[in-house]
Amino acid sequence: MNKIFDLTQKEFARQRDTLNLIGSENYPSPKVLELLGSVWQNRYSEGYPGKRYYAGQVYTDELETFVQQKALEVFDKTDEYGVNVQLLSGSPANAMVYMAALQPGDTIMSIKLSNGGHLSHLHDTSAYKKFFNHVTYDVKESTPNLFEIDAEDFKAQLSAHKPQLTIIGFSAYPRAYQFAELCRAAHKAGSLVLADIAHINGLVAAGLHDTPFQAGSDGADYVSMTTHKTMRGPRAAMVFAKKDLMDNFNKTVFPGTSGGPHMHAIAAIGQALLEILGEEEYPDGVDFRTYSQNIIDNAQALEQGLADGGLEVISPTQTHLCLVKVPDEVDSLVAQHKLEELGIILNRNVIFNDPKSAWRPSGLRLGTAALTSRGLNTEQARQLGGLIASSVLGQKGAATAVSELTTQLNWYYQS
Ligand code: DSN
Repeated sequence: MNKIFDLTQKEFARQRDTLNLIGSENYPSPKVLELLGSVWQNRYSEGYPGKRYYAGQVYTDELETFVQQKALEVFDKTDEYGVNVQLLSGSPANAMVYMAALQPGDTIMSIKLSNGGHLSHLHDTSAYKKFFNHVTYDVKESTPNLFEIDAEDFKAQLSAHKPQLTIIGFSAYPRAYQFAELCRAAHKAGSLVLADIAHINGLVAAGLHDTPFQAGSDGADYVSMTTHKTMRGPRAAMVFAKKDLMDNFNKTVFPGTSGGPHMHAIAAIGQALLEILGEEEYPDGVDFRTYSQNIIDNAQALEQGLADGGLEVISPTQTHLCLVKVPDEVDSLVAQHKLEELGIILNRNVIFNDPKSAWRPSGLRLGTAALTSRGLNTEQARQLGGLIASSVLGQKGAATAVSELTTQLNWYYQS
């Protein structure tokens, strides 16, 4: 066996034999993985259905049209949006929106990176700052450790800076939130709105989180999403736009910035959409809405276990994500390594108004989408929270319990 296949087998076993709490990861169905390794990957299909540059597109056209229809069926109940399913990943998807919607020198407003935002929403380190200005809105601590979007600050920043594009979307924000009030305020201030629902799109699809797909001024102009987090599909992305913006957006993707779409990813997105719609089953046979509710229930049970074990919860979860603070004397990087040695995989994370650096921040971020795909139940989630807390707080003896819990979970892939 060569080095690459050897490493692949090792990674297969590592994933099977550990507990994955990375908030942005998941385990798609074996059919999604099969399509990612299928003959679709051999194609070049520059263009869009009905207008391609290379021959041999009869089935790619049918596939892409079908996946577009299913995407709109899952997300858009207003009949106001179109969709592009050719985006390669979340950050490039957001960049396409900037290129389509903005002119050099325009201003983008997004939540502070340190308070739950995402790197691709500009911020100090972003290469896109060469082209666009950046301003931020913030969260407010309403009661101790409960941080939520500060709608008043949002409106004040809109009127102070008059951004051309406002981004509503988060990477480390455990609360549910409403889109209409924020969209209306941004539109009133003359701004377009990009809702980045990469983390919560599965919950939105299941009807368990408010939706940015709304009619008129209440809805986002653009909605970007990755397809592999709570949506449980392949590593890829989609961008929806209001119909009058769609043509310009499509041209920005091709020929504006991109070559051939990844047809294997588009096929795999289609499979995930069929599973959401109930036209295909994930191997456990659980329907997508129940699965999504289980994600949220597990996050709340995990959080309870973490709190009972002595860790401080930051903004009690209403989604798939939990944020907890580690005690000041604990190094979160060391805690993350210790948990990995036990077989628990998660990431250290800044918490709201964190005085520490992003490399050694004060918190841990945990997500339950991946383990819920493996059949985790609330009792196991609560137990897992306790095991994590005891490891972070320096207590010994969790190793056997972690390995027993791992063997109780499902694993649907063949090596
Ligand atoms: N890295 C992903 C996350 O963890 O949110 C998004 O890029």
